[in-house]
Amino acid sequence: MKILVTGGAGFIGSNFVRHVLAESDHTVTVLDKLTYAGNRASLDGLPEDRFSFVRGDIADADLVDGLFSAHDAVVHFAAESHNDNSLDDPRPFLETNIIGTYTLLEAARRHDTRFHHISTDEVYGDLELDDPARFTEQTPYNPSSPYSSTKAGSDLLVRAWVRSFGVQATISNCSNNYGPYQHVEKFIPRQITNVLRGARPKLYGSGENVRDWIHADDHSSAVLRILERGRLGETYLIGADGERNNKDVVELILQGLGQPADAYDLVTDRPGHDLRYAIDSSKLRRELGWSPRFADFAAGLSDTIAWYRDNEAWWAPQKDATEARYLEQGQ
Ligand code: NAD
Ligand code: TDX
Repeated sequence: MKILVTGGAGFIGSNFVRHVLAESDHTVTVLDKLTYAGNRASLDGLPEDRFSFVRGDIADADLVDGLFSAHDAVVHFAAESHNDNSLDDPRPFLETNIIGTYTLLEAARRHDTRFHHISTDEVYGDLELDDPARFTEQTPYNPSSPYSSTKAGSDLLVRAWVRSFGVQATISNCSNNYGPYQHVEKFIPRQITNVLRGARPKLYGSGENVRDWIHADDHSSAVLRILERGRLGETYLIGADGERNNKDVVELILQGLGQPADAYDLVTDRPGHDLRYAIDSSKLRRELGWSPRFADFAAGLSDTIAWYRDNEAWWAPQKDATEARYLEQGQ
């Protein structure tokens, strides 16, 4: 297949591109606007005969139309992806996550293109800490933030385009990803790079909020499996049974970098901060035979710490501006 990957210069998109080129015979074109979150260097060194890059906006209908006519399938990662930014200025989230997705769906309809939409478990809202339940494909949508509500809106657009226009689409909702090449605004890279710079990790609120961590490599393998073998019109939840509270994660990072486990600061909580996410991925495992490779979060985190230690040139250009923005927000 010739696959068009939107948002392929971002954290998970670039991981997926590397995965596809290593594990299949498909060719890849990336369409990416290179916002503050996109980094062309995350795609350095890929084979030129199977990979090309186009800088552009997914909301540019003419550009998108030409690209869809030249590809067999589209995997749609491009998004404004950071909750804290969405609380500061929601507009880019509406433009990219809603209008951008709509623009792609219209092109998929015109060209009858296989379309896979990447989404998040945050569309389901949050769970109590002691709730035995986890999210399933049947959980009602209940998003909390401008980010998650625009992701929920984009999922619903995909479902409507499947039902009303017969678009050949699938959707996946994944839990929190970690691994190399993640922007330093996000929780794990922020804390690792803080410690590497001699600053203290910053925990929002009490640090008791729980996230369900999955290595980005496992997200990529699941997406490729769904693209190749998923049933059209279906939604698949992706998760690796990786629930941890934020305090535990910070303690592991401090330990991994040889610091005392309590060398962190508690800072102002995120408004509307979701308490807990937890994914039941049994449909994906049962129907498509997928399983995660990174069963051990502590080992995956340790590799990730080593990557940030060894790749300061990749993250240093964004670090000061990111921390200046957090300082303004009191975080
Ligand atoms: P990211 O912010 O690292 O990357 C987003 C990429 O999209 C960037 O390269 C950016 O330049 C590009 N982009 C943004 N607006 C664009 C536009 N209008 N046109 C073209 N390109 C544009 O995000 P990420 O963490 O890699 O997330 C990728 C996708 O996965 C998103 O859809 C996100 O909602 C979803 N997701 C993320 C996580 C997570 O833990 N990070 C978990 C589940 C789902
Ligand atoms: O400095 C911090 N301190 C802190 O305690 C930051 C940046 C975050 N946090 C907390 C907030 C969350 O409970 O850590 C947790 C993770 O925060 P983020 O990395 O901002 O991720 P989250 O809001 O959970 O959303 C992520 O997972 C789902 C991605 O950013 C989304 O794109 C994805 O949809």
